[in-house]
Amino acid sequence: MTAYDTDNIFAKILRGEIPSHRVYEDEATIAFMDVMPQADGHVLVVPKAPSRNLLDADPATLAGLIQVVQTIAQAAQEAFEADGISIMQFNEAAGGQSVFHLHFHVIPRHEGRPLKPHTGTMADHGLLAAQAEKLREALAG
Ligand code: DGP
Repeated sequence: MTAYDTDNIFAKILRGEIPSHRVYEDEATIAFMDVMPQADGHVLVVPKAPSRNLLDADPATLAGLIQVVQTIAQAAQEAFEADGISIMQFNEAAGGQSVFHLHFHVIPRHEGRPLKPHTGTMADHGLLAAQAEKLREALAG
């Protein structure tokens, strides 16, 4: 497998070199809004530990990460009054991956509302900021 590239976009977000609309952080994980959302409230859950994707990740990292995915999914369901939540995760270019640092997509879904294309158009930053705030409020309980 190709080596992990420390200059990928999510590594830069983790180092604070480029901005993101963060909704959650703990010692091992961050979550922030996807800038090309497939639906309102589309969040990315990202481990701080470096790996390209699921295939080379430390199982201990995965065990903690999936618990954060559940927490974010529950908050997203509440914040966006979602009928369902899609969890997506892609591995390597052939598997649909475009940023090569492990991440899970958490996407609120509503009956009869199809997803927008993957890596489609950039969202308005004011809208993303407002959605991040809704999620932080739901996470605060
Ligand atoms: P994928 O690697 O295919 O699972 O998708 C990567 C996702 O990352 C895609 O939905 C768009 C999003 N994305 C790409 N660049 C940035 C960025 O600079 N900031 C944020 N927040 N999201 C990004």
